[in-house]
Amino acid sequence: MATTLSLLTKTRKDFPILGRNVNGKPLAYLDNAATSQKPRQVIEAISAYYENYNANIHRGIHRLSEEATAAYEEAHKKAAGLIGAREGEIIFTKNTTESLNLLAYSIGLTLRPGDEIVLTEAEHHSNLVPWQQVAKITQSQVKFAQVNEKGELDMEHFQSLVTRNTRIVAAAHVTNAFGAINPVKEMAEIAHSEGALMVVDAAQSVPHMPVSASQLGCDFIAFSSHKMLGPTGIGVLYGRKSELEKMHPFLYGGDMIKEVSYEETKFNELPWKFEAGTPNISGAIGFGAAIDYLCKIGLDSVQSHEQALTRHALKRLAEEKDVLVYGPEKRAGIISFNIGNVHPHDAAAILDMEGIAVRAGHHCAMPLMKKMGLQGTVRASFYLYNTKAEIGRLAEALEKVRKVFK
Ligand code: C6P
Repeated sequence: MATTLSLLTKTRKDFPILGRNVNGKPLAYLDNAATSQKPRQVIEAISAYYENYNANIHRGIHRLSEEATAAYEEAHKKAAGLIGAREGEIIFTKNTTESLNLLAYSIGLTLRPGDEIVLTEAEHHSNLVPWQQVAKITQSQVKFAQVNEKGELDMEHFQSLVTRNTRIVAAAHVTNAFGAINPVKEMAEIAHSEGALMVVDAAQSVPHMPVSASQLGCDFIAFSSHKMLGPTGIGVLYGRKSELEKMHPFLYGGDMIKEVSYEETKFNELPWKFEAGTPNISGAIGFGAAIDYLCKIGLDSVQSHEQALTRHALKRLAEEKDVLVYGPEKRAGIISFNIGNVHPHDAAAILDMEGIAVRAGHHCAMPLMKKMGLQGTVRASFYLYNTKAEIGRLAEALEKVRKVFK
């Protein structure tokens, strides 16, 4: 494990921002579940596009447009390679939220009264609100599979909710508030046995572990570039080709068409049918560079590095007085906790004074926090460039938090 740790912490030199100070202290960036930092390779790929071949795609018959088109399409291939998808199965969106909304608008609006959508109680608002609103419009019903006090899904309850009425099951692969890992492969099998579609919100898994669309066996996977070393404003919706072919576009306009008359429109082939208008070209190119970077390191190495850090952090936090850690034993690199009765925002503000960036609050999972009886938590989340020394600094700073509020 020491080898993995040293291999990955060596990557720190690629991240210019990690060299800065915050409040006079070296930055310890432990807010990776919110967004990750970007390596020089990604920043340079974006600059290279604007400096050398900035042009619109799929339109111009000129050299710059051809180069931009090739790079944009190559980014789709890289994203497909990352999760073992086929050509045409990768749609670029703005982010995970837009990917899930695309599904809600396209498939969700075909639901009828009596149809059911099954979610879990631990969903991020992005995988809850779109379905809740679609259910209101279509008079279908949303059901929530229970999680226990550690944030782990109750599979028996989940199974009891999935019936012949279920049309869609949607769940996070890794939950962002507590880091629980859902058995999405088994969930997909249960969904399919009742004829329902399986949607996986992989915003917190694809950046941190090997994910294979075929091994998960689900129909749709959503994730964001900005959480995996890439730029903001670009995300992915993977869809099983046979399902995407049946679906209606979500946005209409340029580039998503094959032929238009005043009366009729023939839609473009996959994936362009779902990518209306000028897309985020520089974002896609930067995202492609981020995927190259992650693949060179290997997502299995990223995962074992984060697991080592998480084990270390859990042990270290257990030694701290008054620190209550939430979430299951088996978890991703996300640790939610509170310090006595200190408000999470106050704790995060003191950590910031020490140069430590964490997230505090409800983590866009308000119903889950309410169910757990929490006003919020402090959340530390790790990535490939984090070190044990940063975890040591977090633990020491928590001691200060405790003393300030004693
Ligand atoms: N969670 C967090 O701090 P976007 O914002 O569209 O890229 O991702 C939305 C999203 C969807 N699902 C899960 C499981 C997520 O964690 C997130 C983003 C961030 O936890 C920002 S709220």
